[in-house]
Amino acid sequence: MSKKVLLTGFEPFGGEKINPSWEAVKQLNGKVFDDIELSAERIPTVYRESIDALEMHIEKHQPDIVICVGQAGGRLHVTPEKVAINLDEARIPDNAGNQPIDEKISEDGPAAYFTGLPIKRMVEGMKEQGIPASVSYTAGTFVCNHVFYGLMDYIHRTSSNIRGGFIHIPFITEQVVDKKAPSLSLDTIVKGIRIAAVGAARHEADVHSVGGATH
Ligand code: PCA
Repeated sequence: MSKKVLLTGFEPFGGEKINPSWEAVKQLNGKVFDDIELSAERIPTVYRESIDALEMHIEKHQPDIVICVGQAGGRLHVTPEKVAINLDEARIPDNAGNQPIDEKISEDGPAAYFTGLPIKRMVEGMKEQGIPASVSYTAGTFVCNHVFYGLMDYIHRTSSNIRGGFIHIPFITEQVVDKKAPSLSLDTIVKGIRIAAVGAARHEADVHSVGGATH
């Protein structure tokens, strides 16, 4: 049976001219790999509005899988996230000037949701193809965690069969010419997201392999 994967990327934020998450997922828009169809949408880097936009795109595309992608400048790897937490806490304002302090995303929602995607398998798939990848156990408290929590809460509230998750990516090389920060090429990131998305569509169950982080 064919499967539809909806990918989302964000608007640039924090003074950057581009957001590599959108630059990467837009290259995968409309691509088909065997029976897996990928589409991509851009969402605002704004608390609340981002979740409203995501829900609208889910209703339009009716996907089997949703993978939101965001920039995590400073990271070394392509990092599928394990957990979304019920907390908005912004070190910098979002693109509409919102800067929440210690606010819940959902008043009556659980403290956290785990991803519905086989993230260890996605990481192994990427590493086999030469992409630096690892599982992350924190998506932060800015708009990316907010959207990831909103996605998992939507799936939960609507008792949907959609499987959802989030991938953070590093800066791309062009963004770091004037910074001392790690980066990957856009091509490497596109390939990593493609491998992760196709792997998530093909496999529901995760692999049972050693993981975790000591800090
Ligand atoms: N990264 C931010 C929000 C948008 C993005 O691409 C984050 O990690 O929260």
